[in-house]
Amino acid sequence: MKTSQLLIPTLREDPGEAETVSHKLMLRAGMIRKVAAGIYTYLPLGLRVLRKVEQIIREEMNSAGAQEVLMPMASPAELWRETGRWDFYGKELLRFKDRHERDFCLGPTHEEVITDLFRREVKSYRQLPLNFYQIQTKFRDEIRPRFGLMRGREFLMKDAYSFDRDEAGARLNYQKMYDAYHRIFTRCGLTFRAVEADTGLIGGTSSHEFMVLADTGEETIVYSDQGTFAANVERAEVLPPAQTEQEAPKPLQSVSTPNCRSIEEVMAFLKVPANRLVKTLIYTTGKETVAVLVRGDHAVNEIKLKKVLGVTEIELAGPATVEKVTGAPVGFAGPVGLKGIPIFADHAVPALRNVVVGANQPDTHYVDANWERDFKADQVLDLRNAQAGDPSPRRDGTLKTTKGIEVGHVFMLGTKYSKAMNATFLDPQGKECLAIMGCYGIGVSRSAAASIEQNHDERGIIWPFPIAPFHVHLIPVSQSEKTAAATAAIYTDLVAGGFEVLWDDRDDRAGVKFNDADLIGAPFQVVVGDKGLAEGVVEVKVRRSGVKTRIAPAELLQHLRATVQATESQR
Ligand code: 9G3
Repeated sequence: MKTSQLLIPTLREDPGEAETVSHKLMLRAGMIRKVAAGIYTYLPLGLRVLRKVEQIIREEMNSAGAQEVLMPMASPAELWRETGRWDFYGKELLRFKDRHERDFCLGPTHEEVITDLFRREVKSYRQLPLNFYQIQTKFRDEIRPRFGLMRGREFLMKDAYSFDRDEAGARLNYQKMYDAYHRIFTRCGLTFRAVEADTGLIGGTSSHEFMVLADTGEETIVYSDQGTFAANVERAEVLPPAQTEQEAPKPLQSVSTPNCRSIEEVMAFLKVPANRLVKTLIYTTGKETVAVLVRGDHAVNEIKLKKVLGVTEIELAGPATVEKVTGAPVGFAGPVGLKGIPIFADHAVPALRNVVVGANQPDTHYVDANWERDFKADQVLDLRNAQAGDPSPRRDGTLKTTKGIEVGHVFMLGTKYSKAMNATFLDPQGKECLAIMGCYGIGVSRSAAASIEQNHDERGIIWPFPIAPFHVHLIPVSQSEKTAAATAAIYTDLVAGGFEVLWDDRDDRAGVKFNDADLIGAPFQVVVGDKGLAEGVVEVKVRRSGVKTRIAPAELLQHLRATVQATESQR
């Protein structure tokens, strides 16, 4: 393909709106353009990358025994009412009415639609197991769409749904998808890790996320330094402390702490480390107000808290509520004498001795407060985030943390949807049984963005070969007949040899072409010019290493093939 035949509007400057590397580079390389917040057009280069990722997914899904379907983007409200999700989801579900005033939404996911298909069309255990997948545009009306394709409102997802007659079958399907995801992300050239994940609001029994490891990732992963344990911090279990502190309890004292509201301010003023403090956080669920106690250097895990309280929404209480329940302004809440609301303590708290807590009076804290003697909780549970240095919950070493981008998620759903929608089949005895379901998602557009987060330098994108928009960027740098003829011959030769070649046929300076080639990130650049041709060579540059090799045009195809083989087999 010649660049003159493609719209590739590269940008020299960083676009101001972009916060992350992948967003910046996709805009700068002319791959995407914004249409509205979180909504993008894929230009030819961007679309080529998406199609490559899709193709890898299709091959692996098909070979894992899944069958491709395509469900509609518009979903009728009736199906969503059956599972209760029409009312459960708020504004994130984009709703509209048709001309007959009937309610619809733009599909944010397709559990309801596929379960409806199943219950209408599948009758017998003989038709099971089944696994359906589609690659389709989803819409989720995020409050804050950002990072380009990473958190768009409209995005491309591969979603799959399996139906089995029993748990063992469902587990097998889950494992097949898990294995297929490993192959897919490996083939895409991504460095990733599968981690245990929270099943979240969707319900179900077990789940794993596939995380692309990148410092810019929004997710925190904890993993054991010696064993195999790895989990999203949202989900990672924390063991209770091995032992209680041995210090003898000292008498409780009230101390003046003027304007010391934050943990840092109290630490500085009283000259104590964070782990000598107990934080008292006041949360509201809309219906109920509760106090949560965690050690000063620990963070409340709101997902664990939501589960304990059996709610889907929770937030820190505002100043008015805090004053009402504690009698003090924000920053001075504490468990001593706190009455009228349930108190939940993380299980690290009872093991502490002689701690600092808020005194429920303005500008006052208690020091040397002690569990049971001075304060208690209604429940003691695992309520905090795991953090680096904690023992692994599998007792296989110490936890470390890293950042990741979620590109895939596999769930065991059980019968949550089949029960709600009465999706049954007849077993060999003629009995009606609920189908056991699993669902499996891959963020297709997000995977492309995640690849850039992992594969770039200060000059631009460095595509892994299997998902590059083009394999070779062919760059003539002289305007002569001789160079034009040699370039055309190389183009024909490489294309015939199976390479996808982007031929920069613009009448531009070499420097401009080199900059664009580095920005666009094809794995190989081939530079053709009069000077080299006079010596019988062209120059091949490997984008990733920057290594340049002079090679005779007749040997170019073989050289590229060998280099691809060598680099691909390293992975
Ligand atoms: C909604 C809205 C947002 C949502 C959902 C529903 C996330 C929702 C979870 C999933 C789970 C799986 C199929 C492929 C694998 C993942 N955000 N989820 O269900 F109505 Cl507005 O989508 N779906």
